[in-house]
Amino acid sequence: PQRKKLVAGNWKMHGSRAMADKLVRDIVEDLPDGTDVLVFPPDVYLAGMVDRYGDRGLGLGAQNLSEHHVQGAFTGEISGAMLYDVGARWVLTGHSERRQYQHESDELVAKKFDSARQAGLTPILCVGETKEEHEAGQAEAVIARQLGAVLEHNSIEVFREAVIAYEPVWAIGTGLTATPEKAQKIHAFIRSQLAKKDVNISLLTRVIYGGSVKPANAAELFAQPDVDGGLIGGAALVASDFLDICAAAR
Ligand code: G2H
Repeated sequence: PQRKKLVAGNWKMHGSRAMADKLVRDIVEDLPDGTDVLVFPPDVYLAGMVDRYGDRGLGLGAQNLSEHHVQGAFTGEISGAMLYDVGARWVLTGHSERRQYQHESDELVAKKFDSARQAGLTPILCVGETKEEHEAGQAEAVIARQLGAVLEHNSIEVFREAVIAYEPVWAIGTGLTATPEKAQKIHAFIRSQLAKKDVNISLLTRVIYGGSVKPANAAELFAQPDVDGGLIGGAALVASDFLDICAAAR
């Protein structure tokens, strides 16, 4: 099947109200046809962006959500339902920075993945190995474990909609990128893990690549048969770079 390419900009903890507004305005003016383009700004800017640009064909999402799906005494937390309420339709789960700095375990990530779906948000499940794991030849074992945590309590059906992002942690924000061949190998591995449960769904699930994607390397990465787009960090903060990457997904 033809999988529609998807390019997502993860702004991380960057920006200001003025910067966010200008960046999104520039992006919606030049959105490519035939590619899903998503932006993940800091939560505090989300509602305003939906109100101003929500009808322009750009998908908006959050970088994180609470694992609790019912409201309650959870100071500082934001639920999937709240994100949905302000117009977000997507959410990142298990980004390596949250696994690393917020100590999110595979089990917590799986809970957040479930909460996202219950709220009507489409989760992007981020997986990937660290530098040490990479050097020890454990990439596939780590990724199988991260996927397994979600599949342990869920039917493979969840991956009809959900997206998987492969982010080798050693390539994030470092300027190092997995070669297109290395990325392809791991993406094919991820698809093979899904295929063990259901071949048809494995062919539908979009698996995107993240880690120092730039205009100069995007086309070659996206040309790989199992690379269905990208999760873009640093380069998503410059409208012209982000749009060049989106154009490379055609
Ligand atoms: C990986 C990626 C986007 P960058 O974290 O999530 O960031 O493109 O800056 O490596």
